[in-house]
Amino acid sequence: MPEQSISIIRVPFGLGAGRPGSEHGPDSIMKFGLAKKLAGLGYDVEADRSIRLPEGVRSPAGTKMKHVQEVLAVCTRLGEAVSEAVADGRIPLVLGGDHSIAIGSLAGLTRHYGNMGVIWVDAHSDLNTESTSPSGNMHGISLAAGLGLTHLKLKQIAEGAASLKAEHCVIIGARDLDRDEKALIRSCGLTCFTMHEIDRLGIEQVVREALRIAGQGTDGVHLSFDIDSVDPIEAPGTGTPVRGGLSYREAHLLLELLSESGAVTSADFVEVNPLLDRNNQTSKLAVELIGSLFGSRIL
Ligand code: HAR
Ligand code: MN
Ligand code: MN
Ligand code: MN
Repeated sequence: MPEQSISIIRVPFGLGAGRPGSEHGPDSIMKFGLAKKLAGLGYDVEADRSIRLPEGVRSPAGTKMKHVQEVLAVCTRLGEAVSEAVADGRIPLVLGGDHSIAIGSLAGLTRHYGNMGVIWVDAHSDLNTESTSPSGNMHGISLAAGLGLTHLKLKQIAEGAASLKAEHCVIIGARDLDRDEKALIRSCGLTCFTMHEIDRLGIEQVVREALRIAGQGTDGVHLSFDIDSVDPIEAPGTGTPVRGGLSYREAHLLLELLSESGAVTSADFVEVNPLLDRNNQTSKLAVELIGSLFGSRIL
């Protein structure tokens, strides 16, 4: 069997968030040994890709949504890099950056996967649109963009990209939803396992259901993991922490179960903000969690 390959794609971009710092996420995660960890698990690791904002791109001031042009430019470059990794048979592992960059991942991926499932692990649902966003921050609309519900469309970003089907999208860990997002979740056909369902069913059953929804009848599964899904006690280094999140063990088990399934074909890890971290706890946790996704085990 040929060795599996991973392309780590760094995206040092934080303008989709309301506060600075997540642009330092990729370098911090790398600094704590991600490439070595993955190589130690037996992967061929390509780690030299970094997606930068092109010189001179600047959105006009005074618009409701902030930094739209910057998000578009970075996502276009990211979409190309992700698409290239898939075409070369490598698993794209995208390190954010704020969660707006998932729009670029989804654009690049859906060029290849015509019927992709998505598992979105997040304290939030990122289902605002340009009209419902309370903040104007682009990281709050990224899943809606993937579903084709925003003015911004994936096919503007990558030729041949297509919207996701809600029936194959699952959110896990939600606990801070805006009013319009709640209405959309009830009407659009995706599945949302909030912290309430995790408390009641347990994370194992939730992940099994999620794998069924995102994995059955699809040609790939993308994991978009927002570190703010984890409780701020474990992951304080993030821009919009919300108490009552996944425990350390639940987060690991979730990723171990995804790993065991063999279903995940690409992943984002986003919203690590080293400026808000305590003793680099959150960056180190991200390295561990990515390890669990790629097969690291206690014994
Ligand atoms: N729902 C809010 C908004 O749209 C907050 C989104 C917050 N942040 C994230 N996304 N980290 O997961 O602005
Ligand atoms: Mn998010
Ligand atoms: Mn979030
Ligand atoms: Mn189907």
